[in-house]
Amino acid sequence: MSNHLFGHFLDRMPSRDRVLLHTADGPAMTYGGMLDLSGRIANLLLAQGVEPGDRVAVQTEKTIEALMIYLACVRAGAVYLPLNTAYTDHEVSYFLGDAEPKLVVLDPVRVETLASAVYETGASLLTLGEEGKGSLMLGSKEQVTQFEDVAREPDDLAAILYTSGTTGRSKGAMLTHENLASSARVLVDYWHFSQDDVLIHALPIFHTHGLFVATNTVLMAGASMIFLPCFDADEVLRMMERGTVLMGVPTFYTRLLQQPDLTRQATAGMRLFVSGSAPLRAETHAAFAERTGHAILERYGMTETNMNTSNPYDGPRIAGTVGLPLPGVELRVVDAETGAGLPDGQIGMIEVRGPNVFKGYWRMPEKTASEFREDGFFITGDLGRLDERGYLHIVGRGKDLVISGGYNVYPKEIETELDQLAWVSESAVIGVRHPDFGEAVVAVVVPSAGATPDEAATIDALAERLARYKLPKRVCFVDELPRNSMGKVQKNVLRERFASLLDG
Ligand code: MCA
Ligand code: AMP
Repeated sequence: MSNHLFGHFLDRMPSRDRVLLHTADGPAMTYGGMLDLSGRIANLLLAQGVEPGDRVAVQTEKTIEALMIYLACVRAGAVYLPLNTAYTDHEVSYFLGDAEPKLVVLDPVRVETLASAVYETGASLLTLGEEGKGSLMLGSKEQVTQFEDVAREPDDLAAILYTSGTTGRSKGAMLTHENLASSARVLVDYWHFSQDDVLIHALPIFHTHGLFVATNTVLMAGASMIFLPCFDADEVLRMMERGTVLMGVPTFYTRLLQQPDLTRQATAGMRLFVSGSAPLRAETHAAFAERTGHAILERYGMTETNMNTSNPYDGPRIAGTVGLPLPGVELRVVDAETGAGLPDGQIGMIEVRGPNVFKGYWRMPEKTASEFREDGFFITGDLGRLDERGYLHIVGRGKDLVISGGYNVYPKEIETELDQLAWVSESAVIGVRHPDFGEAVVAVVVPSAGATPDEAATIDALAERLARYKLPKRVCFVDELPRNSMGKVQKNVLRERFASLLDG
């Protein structure tokens, strides 16, 4: 038996001397180098007592070494658990307590405040900082490069990615080797990836988009990538001279459009621009096509399901739609209450089934059961309709969720924190149109009796506990929240009232 996911990569791997990773300055790591370093780190994991199925939690900056930890985990049969670098100590402590990792890798700057939370879970701790500083790389230098990949079945776990929930408590989505392998296999084909491709990689590597959609597709194709630490429109535009594909969230494209140098000539060597994680406005699609001659290819996915649909590579890429179900993915639109199928054109709940769909939420069997239908379809929480060509239009969300610059923020989580503040009587958190992030978080707060409303103090208080991208861009104080006859807060009324608050 082989290691299911890594075996796929090995089967398609070009020669050892082919470059896998470039930085902005030039070639940085070959496929052989990747095998050697991920082999050393995999040996170190074993030396640290990591056994197949053990979780390895990682919160570090985006570096080549950090990416190698992911591959080392796959090879060692461990379950990789990446954490957004923006998460506060409070948030990280929850994930560690819930996932009970065997090993935690942290940026050295986080050790002072997080070490006790790590040791409380009984995990060991390694560090990885800038330029490979820290105990992870010191330890891996003492290991050999040879590593016999641990056998893993298609159904074994490869990763757990936390996603927040409408109840406010984050859930760990369990992704198997085959979930990741099947999705990458399909995307290589569907998006025509080859060994000649050079992906401009400017996404973070702690979420599905940057980690799996981008990296696994490159590895599955034997292609290469220019690995940038973060998105910088200037730098990404410069890299288009050397790249062939860009994957990004809509904010990447609105920011690129602000670059006067974004022209047909500047993008002439590029063959594909992919957008996902949040809705791409039809105006952005049109403006990009006008300036560059490229039709951005929009696709739709979720942490729980990897990629579900995509506009075609060869056929029409229709703005405002997320395209057709990917090969192997079954998709239907149903009545959200009854689960009964709806005719094309009608709006309903989007449900999916296929090898891409996750195994369930970590240690939450009831939650898992409630999000699947009896016939195995996963209830996405997204509302949509299929048109006469079979293209899916996402028209809204059945879940209370804000997507800001491609990051998901669940209002419930922010409201829970707000409601604990002494000067807050009650709160409602909504998403409001934002010129840069598409949508951004706004809090509407009823102050406690006698309290003096203070916007800055409210945001500062939340900042101690919540990642900065989740913080409300504005806090609006009101006398009361609008409610319907059942007493439920009417967020649609608030969304309308504050619709232009962030237009700038
Ligand atoms: C940064 N800030 C944000 C966001 N990003 N606020 C709201 N929403 C955001 N997305 C805040 C920072 O906290 C900071 O505030 C200020 O904005 C500037 O921060 P900076 O770091 O300079 O921002 P940036 O580097 O320009 O980042 C913007 C970004 C980034 C490039 C759009 O957010 C990004 O890389 N987003 C991609 C997210 C992603 O990968 N999503 C995929 C999820 P302050 O000054 O107060 O600190 S996977 C997924 O959704 C599914 C599976 C799918 O379909 O792909
Ligand atoms: P996440 O929990 O980060 O995996 O986010 C998944 C959610 O992002 C989906 O359920 C959708 O609501 C949203 N999403 C992803 N891609 C798109 C897209 N192309 N258009 C609209 N929404 C999207």
